[in-house]
Amino acid sequence: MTNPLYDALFAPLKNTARPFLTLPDGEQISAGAFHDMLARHAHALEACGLRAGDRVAVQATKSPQMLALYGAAVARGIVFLPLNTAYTAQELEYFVTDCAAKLLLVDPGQTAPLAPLAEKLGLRVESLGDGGSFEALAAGQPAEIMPIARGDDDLAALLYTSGTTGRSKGAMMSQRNLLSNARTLVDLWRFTSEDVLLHALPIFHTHGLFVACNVVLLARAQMIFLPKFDPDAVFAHLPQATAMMGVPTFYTRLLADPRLSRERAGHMRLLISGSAPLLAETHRQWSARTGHAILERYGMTETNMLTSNPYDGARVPGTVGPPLPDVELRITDPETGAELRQGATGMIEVRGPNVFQGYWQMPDKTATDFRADGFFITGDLGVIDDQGYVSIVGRAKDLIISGGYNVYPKEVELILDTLPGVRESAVIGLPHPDLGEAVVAVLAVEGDGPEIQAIEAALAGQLARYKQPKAYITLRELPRNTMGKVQKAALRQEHAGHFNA
Ligand code: MLC
Ligand code: AMP
Repeated sequence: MTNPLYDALFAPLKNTARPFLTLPDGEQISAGAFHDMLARHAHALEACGLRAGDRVAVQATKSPQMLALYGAAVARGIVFLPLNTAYTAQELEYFVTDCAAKLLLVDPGQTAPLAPLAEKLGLRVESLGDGGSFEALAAGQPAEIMPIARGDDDLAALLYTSGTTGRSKGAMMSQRNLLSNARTLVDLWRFTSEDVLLHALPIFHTHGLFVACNVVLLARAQMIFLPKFDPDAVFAHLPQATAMMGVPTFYTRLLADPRLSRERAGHMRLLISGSAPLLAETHRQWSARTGHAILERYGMTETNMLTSNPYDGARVPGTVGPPLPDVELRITDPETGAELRQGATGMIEVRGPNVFQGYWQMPDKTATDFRADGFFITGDLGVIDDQGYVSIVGRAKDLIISGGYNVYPKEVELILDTLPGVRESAVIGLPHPDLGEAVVAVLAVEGDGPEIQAIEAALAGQLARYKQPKAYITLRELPRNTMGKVQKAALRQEHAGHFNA
């Protein structure tokens, strides 16, 4: 009986004394102890009535228990659905309703406010992590586990991504999608059991969970598992680490810190950046300060990783490198879908074992995002140079990436447009020294316009904090082209220097 993802990532942890996780206070969890935790969590999932194919949603603080729950779900064929801790109750309700989750795990102390939702949806809510009700249930379970048989195409996880319509979609990830990508990355990035990854990313998104944790698990390596990105903790643990993965904001924040030096970072084997564009200038400054060329790669929730600068060979600033060995990547005319010649700019389309199975219960949306020959239309605009390196030059999708988190303007505009005093809104991303891009709302208002504080208060209950605008610009009218379409490009250009002061 096989369960490919469990067998490759988690089974090797069993009964081994090697260290696996190091926590901020220096406490170590061995691979064997972690596997025991995984097994107990798997039995607790069963005890809550979950069976293969059911969905377990998790909105909880990053912890070893949450990672063990991921492994437990994989072992039992239960679909793992991690959620950003920044999501509001309203956003959370959408996700658990949409996928008909059977169990929701939250932090201790968070279960009571969710009782009405649990009642309404027939959803069981338990708490995860130290002192949690789910841990109490797990503690009494055996540390032995019988993984259930799974095939390559069986679902392992569901990750929600927002969309241009404002409605989030659940990207269905199969066992093969996750395992094929992890294998490719371990190989390409040369991860081995000697590696210690400094892990400061959240584990509710592709980058921190599937790229970072799956690679470490497959390579039988170790992680320093930090609750969040904090430069003090990063500098404290850097001497023990061989590798780090981060969003560009990690690298710009570390650069801004006088502690960053060749002595502190020079021993690192590999520093990887992704999820948002790394400025060529940041790349160059890192090289000058530490002697390290950051390795930039490109991916998406729907596809896992797609391209990577090489381990050996030139890591070219401003590019995301060639496609991964098992990924087919082509550039097409965004209108017709016709493939363009090398050197032309167009839509990035991809195909490979890493590309997802479609959007949860959205067959029409899935159909429009794939070509007939199976290529997925990423919505990113790119170009391939004569060395085969891909550069991302823009986005055909109206999307802002702030500190590595995606914000779809439509979702914010739909709420802004309902507020008193706002005639209409255009939400744009403007260059920001810390976040790369920051969310800005341009409002067409009447008279003196509404109080910005009232707008902020109205958004607070409805949207995750990182989606809320960092600045507001009020105008009489939004600029439109002759077709009547709001000219966001003109707004972005006019206000490009907003955060420079
Ligand atoms: C936090 N805030 C943000 C924000 N993160 N606002 C906009 N964008 C963000 N990314 C808010 C906080 O709520 C807070 O609000 C204020 O901004 C300042 O917070 P902070 O203390 O400076 O933020 P911090 O906790 O340090 O977080 C910043 C960060 C974090 C960059 C470390 O956002 C982060 O870890 N980002 C990683 C995202 C990620 O993992 N992406 C991968 C997606 S997968 P206030 O005003 O209340 O104080 C993917 C595929 C791929 O894209 O290719 O990898
Ligand atoms: P997400 O939906 O959160 O997975 O975000 C995926 C998007 O992040 C991609 O479609 C790209 O637009 C962007 N992205 C990821 N990595 C990079 C990168 N290295 N450079 C530029 N954009 C990136």
